[in-house]
Amino acid sequence: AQDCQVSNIQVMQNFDRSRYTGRWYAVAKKDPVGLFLLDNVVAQFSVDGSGKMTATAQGRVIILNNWEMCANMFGTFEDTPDPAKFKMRYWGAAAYLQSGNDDHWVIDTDYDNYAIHYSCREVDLDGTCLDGYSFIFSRHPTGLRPEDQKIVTDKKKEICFLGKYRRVSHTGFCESS
Ligand code: DAO
Repeated sequence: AQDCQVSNIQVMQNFDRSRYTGRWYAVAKKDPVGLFLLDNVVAQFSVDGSGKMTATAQGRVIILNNWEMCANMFGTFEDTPDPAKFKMRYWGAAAYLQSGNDDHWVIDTDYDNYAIHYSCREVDLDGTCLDGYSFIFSRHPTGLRPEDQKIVTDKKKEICFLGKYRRVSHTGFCESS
């Protein structure tokens, strides 16, 4: 059942933030308008002493039209009544990097292999998403396991982003800079 209404999108049931902690490799991404993180995207989630979720992320970006660099980003997450839906405030280690406040929803995860993230930045008048982005994360830098691919494809369809993803490559760019 997918009517593409943002308000009807199903998220992870009983999301457990502590099992979500640690390193996740972005293996695919649906870009928003004015994309920022290009590839080599790795996110590291943590839960602090008071139970709040935080994250750091790295990724290759191009700033000022032509300058390629590895961006170091930070995010803090505000809880909402749904345990899988957060508000994420994010900013960069350098002032010229992007910052903002986005929805951050966990659509599905098995915690050990794959995760599907979703963020709609702008909801259209008809209730569908006009501008959004999504990361497919894997615990494995090599990509998704074959047995997780169908689950991920089904979820891409449910969030109405099927066919809008590109592969995110990992070339080691952010390990050397
Ligand atoms: O890459 O086009 C884009 C949008 C992504 C913006 C968010 C980047 C910063 C995330 C930091 C915390 C990690 C999940």
